Amino acid sequence: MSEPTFKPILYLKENCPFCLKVRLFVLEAGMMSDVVIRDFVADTAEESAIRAELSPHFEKVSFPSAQLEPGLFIAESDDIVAFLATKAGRDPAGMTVYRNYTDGVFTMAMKLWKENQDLKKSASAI
Ligand SMILES: N[C@@H](CCC(=O)N[C@@H](CS)C(=O)NCC(=O)O)C(=O)O
Repeated sequence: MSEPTFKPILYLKENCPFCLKVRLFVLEAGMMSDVVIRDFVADTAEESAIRAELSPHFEKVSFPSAQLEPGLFIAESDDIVAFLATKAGRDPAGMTVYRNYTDGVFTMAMKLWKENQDLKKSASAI
């Protein structure tokens, strides 16, 4: 039986680009009071506690993670946004700040990360 007072719990790591995607969606959709945000900084006792809390629910813990409904754990930023968007009746494609981030800085960061990986790979093969 689902609890009527349950709010989705979002586990967000500071400075994580995928977590910022979820955070921007929540802010722009005006959903801050509809979710519980568990923020943490990398390499802190809080991170260890959150990892211990999440590890029974995932093969590998990653961030963002969320408990969207009681017992329903998800760890994929796009799936978390899609769930929250449906709940709020919002279309992320029509949200200016969210779209600016995902199509701009986020896409560029992913491209640079991949280029960096490829460069490291070819450098180590020399
Ligand atoms: N495809 C995932 C990627 C998430 C991801 O790679 N997150 C990084 C943090 S920026 C992570 O969890 N790394 C492993 C870790 O922190 O243990 C998503 O979109 O949610």
